Amino acid sequence: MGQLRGVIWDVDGVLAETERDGHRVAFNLAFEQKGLPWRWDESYYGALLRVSGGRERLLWDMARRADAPAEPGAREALARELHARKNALYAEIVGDGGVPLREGVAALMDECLNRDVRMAIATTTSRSNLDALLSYHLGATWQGAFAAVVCGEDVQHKKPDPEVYEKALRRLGESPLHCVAIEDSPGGVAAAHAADIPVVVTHSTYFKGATLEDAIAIGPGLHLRRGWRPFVGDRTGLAQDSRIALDDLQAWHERAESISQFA
Ligand code: XBP
Repeated sequence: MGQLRGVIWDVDGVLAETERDGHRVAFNLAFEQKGLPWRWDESYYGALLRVSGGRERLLWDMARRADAPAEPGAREALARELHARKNALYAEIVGDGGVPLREGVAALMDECLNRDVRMAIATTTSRSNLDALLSYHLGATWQGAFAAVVCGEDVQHKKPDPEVYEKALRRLGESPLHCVAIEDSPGGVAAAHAADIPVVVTHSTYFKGATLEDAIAIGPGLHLRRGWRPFVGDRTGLAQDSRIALDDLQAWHERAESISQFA
């Protein structure tokens, strides 16, 4: 694999805990505004996350509801309307500071920028949602920090399909083996893996218990060195209760390379 040249970020669950306190809340507000009695509680929303894409998630749920429109065209139209409304509400929640970045994310991004490790975003969320989140946290010029940004509108097939990662790689102009993807969900890990990109997993609220076999490292979040597999040593001089550094990503990347040579 060699030198680590690119870090490819997933968004929902990795940059921020957007799902429980952002998208889910916005979906429920959209239902309320439309006069629908539907509400997605935290636990049911966790089950719904098996479906990638907010509009697709709505359609999946409607297919199981007796009170949803029976006619496919009407159901599709309602899903589009609710999804657009949800995204506008999500932007308001995020724009009010309702969804903080996860700890350790901004520091690792700064390190990438300072050390010329190029960054990309590979998400199947809508571009407007990403823009709302990163404009709030990184400022209006956030796109300048990323060499490639691929969103839900840019792909035919959402995760776990590898298309979003393949596009990000093409735009980065890098080989997958010189990159690391940071993911939280089984679908995201499968997508990156299918694109041959080594994956680091940061557990998120909804996917804490998920079995994620294909990761080169897996841990509680970028904010903490304790609790990662493989173990994160003190090579960087950082204490166990401090954050994951770019050198840790590089070390996992090298370790995975040496293991794959003997596999
Ligand atoms: C996240 C998703 C999205 C978000 C909601 O995927 O599946 O559907 O939950 O966003 P990823 P939209 O892991 O690729 O970030 O409503 O815009 O789909």
